[in-house]
Amino acid sequence: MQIQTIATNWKLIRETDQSEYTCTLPCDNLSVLLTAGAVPDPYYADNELVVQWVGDEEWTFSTEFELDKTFLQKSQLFLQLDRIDTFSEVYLNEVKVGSTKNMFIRYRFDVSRAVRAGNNRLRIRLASPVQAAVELKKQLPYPVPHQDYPVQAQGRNLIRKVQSHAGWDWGPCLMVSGIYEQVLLCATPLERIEAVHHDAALTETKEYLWHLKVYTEIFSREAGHTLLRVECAGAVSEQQVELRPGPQQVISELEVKNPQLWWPSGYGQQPLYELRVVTPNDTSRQNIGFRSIEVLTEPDDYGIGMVFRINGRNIFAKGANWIPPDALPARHSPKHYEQLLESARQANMNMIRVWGGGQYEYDYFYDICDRKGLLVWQDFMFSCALYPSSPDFLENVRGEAEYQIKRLKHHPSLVLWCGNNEDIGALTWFKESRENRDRYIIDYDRLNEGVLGRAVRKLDLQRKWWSSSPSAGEGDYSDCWHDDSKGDMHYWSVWHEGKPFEAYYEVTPRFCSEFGFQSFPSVESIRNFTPPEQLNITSPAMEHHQKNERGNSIIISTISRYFRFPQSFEEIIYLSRVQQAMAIQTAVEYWRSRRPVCMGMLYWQLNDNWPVASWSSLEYEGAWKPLHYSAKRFYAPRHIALIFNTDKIEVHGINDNFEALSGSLQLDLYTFDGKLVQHSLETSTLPAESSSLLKTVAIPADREFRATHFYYARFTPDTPNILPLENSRLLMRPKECSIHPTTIRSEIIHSAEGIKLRLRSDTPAFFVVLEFEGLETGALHTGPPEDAAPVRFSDNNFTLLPNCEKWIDIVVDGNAALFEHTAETLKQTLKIHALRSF
Ligand code: BMA
Repeated sequence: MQIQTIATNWKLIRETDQSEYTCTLPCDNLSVLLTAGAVPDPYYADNELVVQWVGDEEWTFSTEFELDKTFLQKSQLFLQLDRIDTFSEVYLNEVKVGSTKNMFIRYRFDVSRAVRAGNNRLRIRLASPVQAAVELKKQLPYPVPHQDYPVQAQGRNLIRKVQSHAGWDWGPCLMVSGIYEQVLLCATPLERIEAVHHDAALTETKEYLWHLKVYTEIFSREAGHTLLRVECAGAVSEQQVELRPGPQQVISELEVKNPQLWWPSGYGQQPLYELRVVTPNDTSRQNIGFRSIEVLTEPDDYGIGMVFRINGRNIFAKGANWIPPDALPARHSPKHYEQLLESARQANMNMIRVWGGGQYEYDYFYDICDRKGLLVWQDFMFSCALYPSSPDFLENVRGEAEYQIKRLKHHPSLVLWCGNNEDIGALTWFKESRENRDRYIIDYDRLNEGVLGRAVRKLDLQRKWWSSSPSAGEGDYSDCWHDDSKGDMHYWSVWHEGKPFEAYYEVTPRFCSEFGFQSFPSVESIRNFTPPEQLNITSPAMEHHQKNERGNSIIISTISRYFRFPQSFEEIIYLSRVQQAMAIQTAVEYWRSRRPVCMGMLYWQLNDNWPVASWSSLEYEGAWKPLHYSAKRFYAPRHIALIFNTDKIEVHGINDNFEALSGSLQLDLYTFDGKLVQHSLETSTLPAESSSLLKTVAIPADREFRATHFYYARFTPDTPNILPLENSRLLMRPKECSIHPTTIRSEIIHSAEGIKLRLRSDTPAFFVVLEFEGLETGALHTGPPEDAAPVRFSDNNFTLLPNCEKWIDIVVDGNAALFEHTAETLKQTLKIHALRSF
């Protein structure tokens, strides 16, 4: 296949006044205008409102390119658009060659009638997505409502575009249009490969024979012959194929002997093997992994569990929900995705849920997950809405689902196809669907089981089809926000319903695919979008960067329930972040201690798509919030959890690994002035793949006792190269504890191994949070987040015991400039926060 990338000479034309802007693909219209200085930064203050007109208008991407005449001698000439958003008409030399209406489908248009040797002009005219949705809404025979957020484009559920482009409770409404992967002009003398997908089964366990059934979809314009060769891990299959005009599928079978198994992160390696399909005129290359996957959702004593079993072992899933990492698609890049997913891996996550209000991700997202061992729970892109079931809509979605399944199926990281996000719940959210439930359930079922479920069952024999998140299981439409007994749960009672953190102890989800607590972004990040005179959480700029209607009041009221009231802006920001970590840690530690009843959890949400107050653990610019540092500890494969419930602390030893760990368990009782009043040390073992109660300590009811003491636990493994596990526990809400004033002394040391920080405190210090402020290398950064290189610490948001030295590495990946700062400058910009007692 001859391929020419049409990347240069592009211009974007505004149809209303024919103004022109030069651009390079891939890009979106808003990013082009931003680069040209034609619109203000939509992420600053409330500029989002000022740029709304962009989504209301029509835009044309146009270019001219030269073509060699050898191209024209080929039997097939086609234009390939992998990701075009959304409604367009495509003209080559003023001949219309095709149109698009779904950003989740790859389009290949025959251009043989239009293309010519020498100069060619390609023009792609994009209709307004806002107007397209309004038009479709007018044609509906009855209302099909969706959830509304503060700035909202109407009718987003009627168009096949990233649903959160229309606004969300953490994201701006930016109804961009654009072309998000390179435009390709392709020529082949005969056949082309449309798709390659395969099923793999372990057929014989003595020699570990894997049977690969490879489906190659070929398209030819003419009759003829071709030779199809399929290779993987040394196994080869070759066959002559008789081509007929049009599409056809060829099946090849191979036996691969004894490949190494692919495991999720924390459980083993991620070896990948190339699956190569070659014809004389086209080649497909995919990296595949050998592993079995079962998702067990059988009835048991507690209801219906949800367990991901890989290579015959039950995996405890730990992770977070993923949203598109930028509201401006032009800023998506492999480098940025790599940074975010590496942060997930470093926080000991092994699963990411690609949430249904975003997008089927780029190939590079899944490649990174394959390499890092991050399992992918893949939603289909439907969220928080009812959807139409007109034949047109269903047919459009059928094409989308089949295309995406074939595109993504070879990734070993992909473990589940899920129909949507919260659309079962949505059946109860709107007056229309409450009053006419049957009508909307039928519509739901036509799309969900009728199109999506059917596509999965037809095309992916390996993977489970799960109708929705949350869902209690097939055909069950019950409330998975409050019933923890079946399937996956979204537990939102602490955030949205205002229950205390202890309410996490009232449920044991079988699998919790969403639970979350908001915080503000760092002061550095806030400065990026807020004018200096508005550094106040009720200022217009900061309220605009809070998209959950009650968000700021929930944060503030929770601070007042748990902490002494903050005295400065910085302290509000700090406490909001500490309490977010506390909330999620409470849930995770308890639910992990309930293994095997609970077998997984994904908090809401990993990342942000602009700088905003949200539930994320990573800031838009990539910096780790205190929650992310805590996640690194509470998601570690081995962990000591201190569960304090009413009158006792239970010490749970959690071990996801395949081997038991023996060591000694130390449990110390301290007073806040730093005196050790009780010490115990005993040998102990964390049994493999389980959670076990190691010890229970009764806590006196006496308020005075509880207000003046805390527990510290440490498990020191017998194996010298495994680091000790630590945890600590207050016995009352922090505001009720008489924590002593603390002075933390710090020293920064440059050495050959890197920059280190030494900390020491005279009295116990809690929620010690380190950050650099005002360093250009910090989160302070405007422009694409991939260029930001936030500083990380090897540990953060921890308890510092008195008179113990704590050494921290300052991690500067991709940020060599940090080394150039003297220890003195670093020290001046280092901020050390800890809980205050007055
Ligand atoms: C959920 C998600 C999102 C939303 C979040 C916070 O249930 O699925 O739609 O952003 O809660 O409200």
